[in-house]
Amino acid sequence: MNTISGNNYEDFNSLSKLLRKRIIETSAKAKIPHLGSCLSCLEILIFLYWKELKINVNDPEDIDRDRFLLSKGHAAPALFQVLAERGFYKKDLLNDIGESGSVFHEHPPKPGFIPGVEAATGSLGHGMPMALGMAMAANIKHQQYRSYALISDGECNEGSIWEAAMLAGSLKLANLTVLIDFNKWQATGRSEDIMALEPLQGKWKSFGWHTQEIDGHNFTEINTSLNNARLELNKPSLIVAHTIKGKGISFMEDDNNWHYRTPNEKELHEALKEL
Ligand SMILES: Cc1ncc(C[n+]2csc(CCOP(=O)(O)OP(=O)(O)O)c2C)c(N)n1
Repeated sequence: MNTISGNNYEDFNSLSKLLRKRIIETSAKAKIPHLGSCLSCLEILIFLYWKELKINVNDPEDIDRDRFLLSKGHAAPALFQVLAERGFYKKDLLNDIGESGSVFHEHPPKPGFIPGVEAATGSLGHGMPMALGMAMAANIKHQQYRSYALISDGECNEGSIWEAAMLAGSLKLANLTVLIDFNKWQATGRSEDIMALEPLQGKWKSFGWHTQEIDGHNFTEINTSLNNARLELNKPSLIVAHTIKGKGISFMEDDNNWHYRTPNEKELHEALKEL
């Protein structure tokens, strides 16, 4: 699976199923929440790690690597599975996830302990400003790497996101790409009811960003939008990725109970049958 060549979307689709299965099994076993949040951003993580990011699994701290910040750090269980399958560490290290003594917690992902993790994220509103700092550092040090952040719609309620957005636009940081996992839910309700975000693209555009809107589960659209972002030489790029919380399992899709719930034995069986 590590050797998907070209844009073979059939392989990507079977990889999504495999990783969905592992994420759900782990959530059931270790009682790890945020399942819906993990399933909504899985295609984005897969495309980033298999196609977009310039990374070296044998040298995760290569100074020229692209930086990726999972700003919605509560989806760390999805990132852990992606990093393992991509070859950053052995999959069996994830067997004790969530147990006392394991470096793999529900979140935050621990930098320094988990190869491939740039920062401890999970306090919403902080990962994207860190990605901004890394993009600025690349410019100051004349390095060629790009910086990426994946944020959530609820996270756009945090003031620090907008400070960072304003600064990136003002600095014309073309080496920064931010993707929003726009699944329309946050912890306790619909994002639009809790604090209205629309017009979401318009807000970022007015801060000087190049903006695009895609289906965040469609690999072709993810690919095109990331290519477009790389071709934009004068502005930071925002990709609003429309997604479904709990994507891939019929009884979890768009049901926000799966923000905190974990599957019982029967639900685990049903979910795995669907995959
Ligand atoms: C600063 C901060 N406040 C509160 C939380 C608790 N919390 C965890 S997930 C979440 C919201 C989840 O909604 P969203 O950010 O839209 O992500 P989704 O799970 O829908 O992908 C909250 C409030 C947090 N992690 N950080």
